[in-house]
Amino acid sequence: MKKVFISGISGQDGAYLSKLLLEKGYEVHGGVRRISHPETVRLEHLGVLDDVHLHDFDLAEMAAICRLLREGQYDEFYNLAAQSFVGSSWEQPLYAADVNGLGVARILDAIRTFSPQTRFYQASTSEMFGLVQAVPQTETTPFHPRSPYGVAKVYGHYITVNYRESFGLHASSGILFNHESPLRGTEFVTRKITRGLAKLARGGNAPLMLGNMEARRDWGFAGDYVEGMWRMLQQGEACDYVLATGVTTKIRDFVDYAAQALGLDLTWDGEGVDETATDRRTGKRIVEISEKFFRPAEVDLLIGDAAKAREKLGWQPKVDVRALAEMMAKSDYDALG
Ligand code: NDP
Ligand code: GDR
Repeated sequence: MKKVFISGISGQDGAYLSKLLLEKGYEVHGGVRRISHPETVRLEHLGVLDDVHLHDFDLAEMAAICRLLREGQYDEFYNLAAQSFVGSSWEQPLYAADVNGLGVARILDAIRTFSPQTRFYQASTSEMFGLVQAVPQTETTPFHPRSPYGVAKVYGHYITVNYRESFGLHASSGILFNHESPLRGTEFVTRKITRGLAKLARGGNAPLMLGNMEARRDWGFAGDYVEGMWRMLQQGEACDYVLATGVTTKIRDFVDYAAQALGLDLTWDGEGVDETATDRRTGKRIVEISEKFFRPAEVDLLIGDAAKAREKLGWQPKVDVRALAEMMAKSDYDALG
């Protein structure tokens, strides 16, 4: 039986990856932060909480990471832990650098020293591309990150490449475009939209407050993306891969898809901060814009080309953006019933 460690096991991807690896017969271990109220609701939601082994884990704590690797001798290590909300990274840039950047070096160095046979996956991101230079973005598109989050992730990416090249570690970096699910954190725009619209569809009156409606994202389903992570670590040679759907969608269109799934019929009016959406049938105000949700620097357009993953890993996404919006909207609607 293969033994795996997942950092960030309590997060969206950690929950889906745990389920996948348990189904594949792995012994699954994972790291959770020592906080007053453990956040294991996603693992519980997928029915896997009792089947995984949880360990205290923080990316800031080098000695504990060394002990974990020395004692665990894992076959595979997926580093999914991060300060993952881009918006917060301007408020906590040093924390983002420490956890999302140096944290990766801590794990890699512990693997190199205590468990060099462990295969390593780094959760890199399309946020590393940042300022649009070429589309669609591939493994060779230059990086120009636009947030402290993205800057730290570029370090995490290159230190992974460097430890592979320097010490021969089986270390792969997955450059994943946005992927969502009903288990997505509620501060991210897709889940904020589906939860907000579900409340309005259930009779609520508070309009959904959003920021930049012009940004475009390449959105896939998290369940599909964790399969790609696993496939990367099954290859004879470690490498870097983009995972994406190849379709990009404006925030406004995602709102429309989710609204349609909930029987809301939106009409849009105004521009920029004056833009609004109203339900044609009831006249109820559904969306308003607030400057509060705009970012100091924006990533305007993400669209990925996953040809390499398709060819070498046989990976492809199964859920398109409309089906994703519908899945999330219905889940939020049902949860309010
Ligand atoms: P989540 O925010 O759902 O999960 C992040 C996880 O990291 C949580 O388990 C969190 O623990 C943990 N964590 C945060 N800080 C620390 C720390 N200092 N030490 C240890 N653990 C910590 O993110 P996702 O599941 O969506 O994303 C997984 C990874 O993939 C992240 O690294 C993210 O940056 C990256 N990524 C995500 C994409 C996406 O679209 N979802 C796209 C590309 C990359 P806690 O529960 O205690 O907060
Ligand atoms: P992102 O996701 O920054 O792409 O990072 P998020 O859903 O936060 O933002 C996507 C886009 O929507 C715009 N936006 C809003 N965003 C939020 N959160 N709230 C709003 O009200 C709002 N209105 C408009 C944003 O400006 C942005 O353009 C996610 C995370 O999972 C990262 O960890 C991961 O690396 C990347 O995806 C790929």
